[in-house]
Amino acid sequence: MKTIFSDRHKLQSVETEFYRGKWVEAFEIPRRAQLVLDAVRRADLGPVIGPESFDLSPVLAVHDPDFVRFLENIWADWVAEVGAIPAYPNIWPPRRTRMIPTIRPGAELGRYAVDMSSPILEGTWQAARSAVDCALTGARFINAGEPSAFALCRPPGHHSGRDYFGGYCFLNNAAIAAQYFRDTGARRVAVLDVDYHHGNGTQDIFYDRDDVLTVSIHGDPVQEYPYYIGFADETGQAAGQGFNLNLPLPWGSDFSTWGAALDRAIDRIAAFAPERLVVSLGVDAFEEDPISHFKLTNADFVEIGRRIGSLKTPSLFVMEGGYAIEAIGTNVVNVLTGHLSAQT
Ligand code: FKS
Ligand code: ZN
Repeated sequence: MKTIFSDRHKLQSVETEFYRGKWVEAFEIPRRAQLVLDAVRRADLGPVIGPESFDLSPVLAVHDPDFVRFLENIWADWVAEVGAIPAYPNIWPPRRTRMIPTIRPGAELGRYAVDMSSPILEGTWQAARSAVDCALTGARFINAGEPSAFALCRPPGHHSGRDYFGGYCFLNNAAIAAQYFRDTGARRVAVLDVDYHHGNGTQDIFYDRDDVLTVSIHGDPVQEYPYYIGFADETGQAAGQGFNLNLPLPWGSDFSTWGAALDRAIDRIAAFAPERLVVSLGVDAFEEDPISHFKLTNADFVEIGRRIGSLKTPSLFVMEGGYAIEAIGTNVVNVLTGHLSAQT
């Protein structure tokens, strides 16, 4: 299996994040990607390849043009007004606000950000673009006949919606790849999100569509980020009714529960019969993850890969979360080798 990786992920790098009223050591750090890369190399998973450069059209097929323009320009606007320090929102539009155009960088930040976990830095746009390029390059390999590929994306993407960013995410790498599959001939595409957190951005992007099935297994939003979305009764709307499946699970869930949810997810995906599968691969459901509350073991991740492989659908794995630094590489490689073992 090929891994697609870009060094430019390092351009998104912060030491601290704002958590429960305090600045604490950041969880989403460049070392995460490096450790996954090291583990991929050690496991001899296959070649590691740099991404091709894509133009903005696959991004604009998923995200609002105003939002994309904002991400591209906000750093320069912020520096001109505030200086070269990380750009954080500190105001948000209240409900029933007329979303008239904004000019000042602070107003723009609050307009598009959903939280404070994703500061805009000098290299944010480049880093986010490089992650998209990794996902799209992986999609190309799949289109060329590979049964699977691993886009080692960073920053992650699944919390980024049509016109919003947050949760460490800027552009929705998995959704952009799924749409790219549609635009290059796949009639039906499924996105399976196994990250501990609900893939709210991906759900948002495809919510009214029946050509992209979105399925997410995650911490119950009653207890867990992103709190306001990710409930089981969100099943899609208009043509998309029945094409979004949320499988929220309570804190403390282990593989007896999680694996049963995975089986439901896989049954739904099999019934949909997609021509391509995108897996939002976070490994923060791991028992030792510092910000999560599921109880999956190293070995469970092998089984996850194996069961996904039973679908026999060309599959693009897109890196999302996972914060147990010492285990992130093992857990990711376990999913991928589990998947490979089911390919034969
Ligand atoms: C912990 C508080 C929660 C936001 C959590 C974001 C989770 C991000 C993720 C992604 F895959 F996007 F990276 N803060 N400090 O794991 O879902
Ligand atoms: Zn997560």
